[in-house]
Amino acid sequence: MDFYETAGVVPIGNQPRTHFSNQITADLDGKQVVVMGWMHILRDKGKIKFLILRDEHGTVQITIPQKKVSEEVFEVSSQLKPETAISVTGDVVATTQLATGAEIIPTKIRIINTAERIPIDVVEGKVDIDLDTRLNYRILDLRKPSINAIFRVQHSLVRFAREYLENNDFVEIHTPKLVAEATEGGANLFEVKYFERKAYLAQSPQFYKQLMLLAGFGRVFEIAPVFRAEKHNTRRHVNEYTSFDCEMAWISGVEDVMKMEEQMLHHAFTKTKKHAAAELELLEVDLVIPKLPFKRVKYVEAIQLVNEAGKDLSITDDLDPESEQLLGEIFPEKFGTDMVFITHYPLELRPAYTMPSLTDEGMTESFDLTYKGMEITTGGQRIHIYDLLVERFKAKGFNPPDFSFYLDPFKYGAPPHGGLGLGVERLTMQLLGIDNIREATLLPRDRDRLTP
Ligand code: AMO
Repeated sequence: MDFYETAGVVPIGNQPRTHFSNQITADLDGKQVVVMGWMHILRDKGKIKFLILRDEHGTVQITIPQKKVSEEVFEVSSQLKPETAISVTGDVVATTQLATGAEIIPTKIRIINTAERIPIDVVEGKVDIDLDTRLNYRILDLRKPSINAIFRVQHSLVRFAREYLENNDFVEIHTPKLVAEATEGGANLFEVKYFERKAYLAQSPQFYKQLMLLAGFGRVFEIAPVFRAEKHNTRRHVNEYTSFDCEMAWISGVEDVMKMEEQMLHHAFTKTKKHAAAELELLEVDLVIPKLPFKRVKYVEAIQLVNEAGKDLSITDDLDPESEQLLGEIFPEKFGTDMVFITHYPLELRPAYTMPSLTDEGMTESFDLTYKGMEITTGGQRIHIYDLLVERFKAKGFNPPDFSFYLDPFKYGAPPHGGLGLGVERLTMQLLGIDNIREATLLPRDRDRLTP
């Protein structure tokens, strides 16, 4: 207690919070409420002050007329600096002056914790600060309602995608992130010292999610961090991202995986539009739910389309970001949608575990899902036949014995299976029309950034 007193603040005391800011409506007229949050804005008009309190659900106006409140309340309100943590007890008064229909006239204002002068603004519409500075102060930056809303939308997308999977017999798994071998090729692997040996940070749960199907789980998913040592800073890459991985057994082909993904996303979009309506409105995003089924286009055709638009790509060239962006313009014009599966990628462009196509020679039973001109998912059918898998590993230049922990279980009746990896930050950025992936990453890790 002494400590609190010397710091000039009081502990919360015995009056618990009764309402969030967005619950203060005209219906509560005359009721006593307790709200808690931060001092967002204080407009001092002399004999009357308007205090805007911000909490996790928005803001509420506390109106402080000198004539109607105690001397102590009026005095405390004068001391409030931006971002001071406060608790306000007061009476709700209905008013037509405010869009929310109600304000609070305080009977008590407690300073729960003081705030130093903040280095960046958290009030909407104030001067824009460059992203790097904002990320340096990310914890404060996230207090800004429109920044906070990005991650509430992200939460909603993940929540309802997970809901879909749980309703469809998928089991959530947790696989190691310290691994012995690369799953997606060696180019962007982080190496770590693992006692006397070398280990790597997982680029993907790829091998383990497949192995869990061989372990008898029919369908699995994992939502977890993965690591990519991307050497260059780009607007679409971070070095640690959240990978939303699914894998399903007993499929009849890659089409089963695409069907699952389109239904999962359709469910997540539809529910997010409803449950995150306030956040979407704040962010001025009109969430268009792509129609089912999503359009499918073969890789060969996608290459043709970008070439017709002036590029000069061959069939074994990867679609570079510029081509993806071009397709982002072409697809809506040609097919009336910005959510398109590109299928049947060439063998050269896909990892060793990808099932070669039986219908399209030299191609694979794989896909990418592109959304508004950016790849958000990679997926496909996997090889479940041991001899073919070993052959493909050799063809890619790997030494099969190094991968025996992965390859050997395929000798014992592996089921046909397939799955996908969806980048949570990419999905969020594309859905919200955000230009830089760092904005859709809670605490981004890039070439230059390891804190906060
Ligand atoms: P891939 O390597 O294509 O496939 O990654 C899958 C998805 O992850 C996202 N992504 C990234 N997001 C942010 N920063 C990065 N550096 C980054 N790299 C990739 C993208 C991409 O579509 N094992 C396969 C998936 C599978 O087949 O199941 C894989 O990891 O959204």
